[in-house]
Amino acid sequence: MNKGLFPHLVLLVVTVLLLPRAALAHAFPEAEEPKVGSTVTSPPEQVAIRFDAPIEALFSKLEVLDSSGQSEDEGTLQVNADTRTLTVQLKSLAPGEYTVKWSVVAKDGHRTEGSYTFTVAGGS
Ligand SMILES: [Cu+2]
Repeated sequence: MNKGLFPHLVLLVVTVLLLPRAALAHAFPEAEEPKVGSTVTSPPEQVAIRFDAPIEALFSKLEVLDSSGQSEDEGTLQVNADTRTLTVQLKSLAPGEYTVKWSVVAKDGHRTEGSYTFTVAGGS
C-alpha cells in the first residue's frame, strides 16, 4: 500500500464510523402502549411511547384522535424521569379505532414525527 495514502484512509474510516452516531441521536419510537396496530379488550387509560433517545418535553406532542378526528386525550403530556417516555392520559374510550399522532424533538434538536392506530374492541 502507498504509505502516503494510509493516513487518509484511516481518517476516512473514522469519519464514516462517526457520522451515523449523529443521525442516531434522533428519537424514534422503541415501544408503544397500546402496541402499534393492536386491538385491546379494555379501554386504556393512557398512551405511552418510549423513544430510543432522550426527548425535549417542551417541544413534544402526543395526541389521540377517534375515527372522526375528535381529540380523545386529556391534553397534558408527561415525560417520565427516563427522559424518553412520553405519556398522555385518555378520556374514557368507546369501542373503535384510534389514531395516535406524535412529534418529538430529540436532545440534538432534530424533530421526528409519526402516527399509528390501535383499536378498542367493542361491545356490540
Ligand atoms: Cu438528530
